[in-house]
Amino acid sequence: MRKLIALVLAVAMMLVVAGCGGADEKKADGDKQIKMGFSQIGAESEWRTANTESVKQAAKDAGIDLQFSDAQQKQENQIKAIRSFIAQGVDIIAFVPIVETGWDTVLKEAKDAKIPVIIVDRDLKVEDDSLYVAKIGTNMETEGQKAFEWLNKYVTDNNVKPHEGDKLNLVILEGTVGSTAALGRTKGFGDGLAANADKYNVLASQTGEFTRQKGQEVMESFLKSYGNKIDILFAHNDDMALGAIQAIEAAGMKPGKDIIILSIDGVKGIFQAMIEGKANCTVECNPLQGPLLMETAKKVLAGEKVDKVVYVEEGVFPADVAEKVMPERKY
Ligand code: GYE
Repeated sequence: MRKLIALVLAVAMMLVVAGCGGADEKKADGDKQIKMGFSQIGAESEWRTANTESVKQAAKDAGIDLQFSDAQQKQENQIKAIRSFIAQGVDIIAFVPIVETGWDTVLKEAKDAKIPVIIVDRDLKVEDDSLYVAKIGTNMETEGQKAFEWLNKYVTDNNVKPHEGDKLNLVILEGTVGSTAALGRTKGFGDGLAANADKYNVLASQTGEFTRQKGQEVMESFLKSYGNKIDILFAHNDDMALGAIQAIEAAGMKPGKDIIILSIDGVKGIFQAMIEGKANCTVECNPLQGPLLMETAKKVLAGEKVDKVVYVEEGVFPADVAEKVMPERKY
């Protein structure tokens, strides 16, 4: 009897082992779940939260196992995360470069480990473009240009006059120093300013690190230095504009009226502010990049050719359309 039980057990074990082997073989055939390591920069803005949610949801929908890592605004944490993804042997790595430079070494390590890398949202500069397979994001320089075009048309159409002197005085809240989002928007908007130097004067331009808190603090200091002189605020993102709105109100001025406010992203918070008459325009920057990322990752791993750079489409929303558009906003 005991022998019989032992035999049954042995056969059962063999079946289990064979079963496992079978599953493994199937995995090796390409049916195994894709494992993606994703390094996000943090949670500095409403935009970033939407971007993170989009990536997580799209991974779920695509059946991809997402290893998500939050770098808390530090490039060194991103580099550590990428190294740990390499050590884990993930199938593919995706990340949002917080700044443009400083990635060559770690991306070379990924390449040596034969792990493809996809760049998301912000751009980077590396000596060798083969260090990544694709970039998915938005054109930040175009966003800056669109912001300037809207402003220039608005002040012309409404015959906006400076509070003081003969030029319109601007203050600028810049994004994270060294990030594509700040560099591109500075360039796009700055080209417009340079071509219209007879009309505009930049009083001050300083980073507000893409956060509401810092936007508010820096705007407070701008108001202390320049007070009523400020005609226009351009913020590299909506969150900093929202922080600045609080500072302007606290100083007893009317945001959106005493100071024209324009920013980039198109998050719900700024739509609400526009409906309340406290902001004047937002240029859209689309954070919903998850589905395209997952689709691209699958293609890359299946050996299909993908576009090296894909920019997602974006619009411009002045305050007068805010109420109508708000219900359709997805982030
Ligand atoms: O505009 C800002 C965020 O990189 C485009 O980063 C992104 C920017 C976005 O924190 O809100």
